[in-house]
Amino acid sequence: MIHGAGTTAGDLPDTLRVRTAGPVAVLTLARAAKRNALNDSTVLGIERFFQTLGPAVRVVVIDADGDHFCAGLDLAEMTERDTLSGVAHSQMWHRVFDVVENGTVPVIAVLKGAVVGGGLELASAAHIRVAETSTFYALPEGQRGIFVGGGASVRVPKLIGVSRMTDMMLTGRRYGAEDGAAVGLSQYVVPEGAGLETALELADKVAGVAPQTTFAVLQALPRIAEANPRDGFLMESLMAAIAQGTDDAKGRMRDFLDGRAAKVTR
Ligand code: 1HE
Repeated sequence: MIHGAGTTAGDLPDTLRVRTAGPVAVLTLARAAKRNALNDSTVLGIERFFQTLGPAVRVVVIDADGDHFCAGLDLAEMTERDTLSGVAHSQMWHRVFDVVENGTVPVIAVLKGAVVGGGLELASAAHIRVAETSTFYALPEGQRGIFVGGGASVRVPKLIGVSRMTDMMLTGRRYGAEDGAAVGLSQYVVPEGAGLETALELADKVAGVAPQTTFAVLQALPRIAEANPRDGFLMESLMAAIAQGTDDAKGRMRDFLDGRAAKVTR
């Protein structure tokens, strides 16, 4: 059950579960018997969850039941689609994962076991990934005679580059937790079973970030990083001025100058 947010458990399919702890909502993929494979109702449930988050929620953590984060697209639902309905299905995933990535709150994914195919597409729409040591990443689409359709060709190269994704698709290469972190698939590697606790600790920190800074990081930073430098520098200046002009920022800077705010520590 979700508290302080708009979504109720009744709005969600039974393959998803939600609980809140203060400003943090935890969305759990709850289909362990099928390794959390994403059927359409689960994907649409993820969209509904994000679209109806209440204002009290400042951070979302996505975790999963069982030993695997997500086995990707539910292959049982991959019936013969004609070309246009195949495009529409892929675009539905794009729409949903866009809401995850470009919504109002930072998203932290807790990874373990299989993070494959559409599972990696969901994980790469999150802003921070915490991988338990059992995590492995793969794009088995290459071996199934299909292509990624849930945004991987846009998001995964941003994390690891086109050449590594090409290798994953063509050779079936898998990355483990440690080598995955080394190439950029996760920012953290933690011991088995420690993923959620770590994510909640990170979420506490994220929830304490000023709204104008969160907005800048989620909305401005990705655009600036993709802009030509000339436009990027201007966008950065505008965003910096907007953020520093807020009463919140002025208060935080005054707190530091008056010795009330934490110093940066080694
Ligand atoms: C599934 C799926 C699935 C498991 N769709 N049912 N994804 C893949 O190609 C990955 C396919 N899955 C696997 O390689 C393995 O299942 C795992 C490595 C993830 C886990 O292995 P394991 O030994 O723990 O489980 P299992 O015995 O293989 O699977 C348990 C059950 O989950 C079994 O069903 P059951 O009724 O026989 O018990 C499996 O059939 C079921 N299951 N994965 C449906 N993916 C928008 S485009 C995105 C394109 C893609 O994501 S393609 C990649 C699809």
